[in-house]
Amino acid sequence: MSEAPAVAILMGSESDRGVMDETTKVLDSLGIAHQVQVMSAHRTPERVREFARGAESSGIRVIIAGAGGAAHLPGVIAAQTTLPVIGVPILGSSMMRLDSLLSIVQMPGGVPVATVAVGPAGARNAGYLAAAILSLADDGVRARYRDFRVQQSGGELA
Ligand code: RP5
Repeated sequence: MSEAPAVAILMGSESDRGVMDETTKVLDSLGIAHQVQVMSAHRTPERVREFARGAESSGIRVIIAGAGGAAHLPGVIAAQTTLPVIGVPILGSSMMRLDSLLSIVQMPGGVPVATVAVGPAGARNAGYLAAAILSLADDGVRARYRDFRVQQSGGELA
C-alpha cells in the first residue's frame, strides 16, 4: 500500500505477532493503509514515547496496540496522544488469564482506551473498530466496511 498509513498496529513483543496478524488481515481486506511496529512500554519506553508524540503529525488516525501480561502499552500510548487508542489483550497463561485484560481495560477516567476481546477475535475487532472510526471521514472505507457487515449478516443489515 503506497498511501500514508492511517492506522498504526503496535505490539509489545514479537511473540504477539501471531495474534496481531489478525488485525493486519482485516485492515488489508478493507484496503486501509497501516504500519506495524513492535515496541514495549517496559523494554523500550523511549521508542514508545517518540511514537506516541509523533503519531498524529505523521498522519496516523487510529492506534491499535496489543500486549500481554502487565499490558501497559495501550495505556501508555493513550497517555501521550489524543488519537483514538484501541487495546487488544493478548492471552497469557497465568493469573487466570485475566492479567492483560484487566491491565488494558482498567484505565483511569480521562485517558480512554477502547478495549476489545482477548485474543484473535479481539484483534480482528480492533481492525473493524478502526474501520468504523475512519468511516466517519472516509466514504471509501465506510462503503467497504459496510459491505463486509451486510455480507456477514446475510443481508439483514442492508
Ligand atoms: C508483553 O509481555 C508483550 O506484549 C507480550 O505479550 C508479553 C511477553 O513478551 P515476551 O517475553 O514473549 O517478549 O510485554
